[in-house]
Amino acid sequence: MIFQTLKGFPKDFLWGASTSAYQVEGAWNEDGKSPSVVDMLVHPEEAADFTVASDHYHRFREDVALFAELGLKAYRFSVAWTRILPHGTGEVNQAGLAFYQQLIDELLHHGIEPVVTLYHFDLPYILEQQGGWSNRATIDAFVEYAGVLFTAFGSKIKYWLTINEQNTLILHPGAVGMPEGGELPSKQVLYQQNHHMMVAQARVMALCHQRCPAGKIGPAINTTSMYQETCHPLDAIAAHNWETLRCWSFLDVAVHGRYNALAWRYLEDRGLAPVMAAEDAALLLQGKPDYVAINYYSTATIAASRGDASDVSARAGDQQIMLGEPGVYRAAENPFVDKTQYGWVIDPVGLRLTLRKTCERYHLPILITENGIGAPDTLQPDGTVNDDYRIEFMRQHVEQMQMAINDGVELIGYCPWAAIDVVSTHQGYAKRYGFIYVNRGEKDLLDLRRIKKNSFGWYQRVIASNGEQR
Ligand code: BGP
Repeated sequence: MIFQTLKGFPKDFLWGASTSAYQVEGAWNEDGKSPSVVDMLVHPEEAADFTVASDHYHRFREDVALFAELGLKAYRFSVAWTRILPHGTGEVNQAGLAFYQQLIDELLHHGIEPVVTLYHFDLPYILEQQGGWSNRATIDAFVEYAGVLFTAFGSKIKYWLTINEQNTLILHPGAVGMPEGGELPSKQVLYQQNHHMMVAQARVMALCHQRCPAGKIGPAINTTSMYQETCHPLDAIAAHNWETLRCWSFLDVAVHGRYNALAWRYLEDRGLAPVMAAEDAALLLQGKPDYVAINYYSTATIAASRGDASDVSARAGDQQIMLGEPGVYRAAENPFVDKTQYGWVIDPVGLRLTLRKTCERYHLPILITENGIGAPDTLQPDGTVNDDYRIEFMRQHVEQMQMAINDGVELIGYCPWAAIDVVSTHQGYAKRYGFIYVNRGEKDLLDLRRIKKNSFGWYQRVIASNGEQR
């Protein structure tokens, strides 16, 4: 659609950036922290050491000072459950609370709005040993943990996020590490876990509204749009199948408090429907998000299923690479888009489309909590890091965000991945995303020095001009 006018970014737009606890903090066993699943699962050989990560735990003041220099209006980070409740439930670790208290105060001191994710992939290992999300008791544990954070930080935090990328946890369970022996849970087990997370999320959203009347809370799902390979009607059905199962089915429960009809039929038909306790339908309806957060990296292209094993792509899949599923969809190529070095489709216009669809479906404000390009950035002998490809990637996405705002979408902020280099979920430290380079290798920690990349100066200008200079 072509418009005669182009609206600017709202004046209180949250120009931000993101990280997660296990990918940035390090200090994996310090000050009373217990291991999380990430610390105990098996990782591919190339996955860098999560025990030190970017050493943010010890350098957070220096990092926040850099975020302030960047001009961030918001910083999205996650709290490590294992720092707060080392046993998963019960005794509260005051040193863990103190760390986040200091981080939050440091951010507020610099005028940066903290956006807090309660849980970003790092379930306490002690709960995993008791069945993890397969065990209904984990619902109560999550509510207890969230309650501790709401009480401790409720007066200071305006934006909360429940669970990061529940769809990645269910659809790519190996992304955060493999169990010893390499066997992942069955789909049936995973969808039962999914249901428990849905109930836990709904209860936590309701609790947040009770305890933190000024706070806002929402889910953060990895969302995208699926294109159909051709105008064949069956390609259209396949694209709709997968977009529903991969994205909307997760957000629909979070926002509407009930399962998506197509997704439920899929589960029922394949014997994957979760067991629901008598009270669950009512509990799901209790949770009402104030906004929807989306992590957007790329789009995918989909063709009709052939109905057999040939639907499943031989290429290794991760959270952005579609694999195919017999009877549901087949992954296809899009000749109109580029890809990153890691095979992720680059599609800024797809962001505009996904924002429109999310707005139309839920009628809620939207916060982008992740978007970015992973690349093996290199430190030059003259001490610079030239990541002009990142500038180009973000410039195009910011442009499409403005167009989405112009389309009528209520977009409240942009928190790209990542504020600073962090360890990738499963592809090591060489796959970097930050505006700030951290001087370490996969295993060699070097001096962990912070260096501003070219994109730092670019984003600084974007923020200072409220998106006009890009
Ligand atoms: C998202 C996760 C993040 C982050 C990002 C980039 O799915 O929420 O934690 O890691 O993807 O992914 P990767 O690190 O696999 O490149």
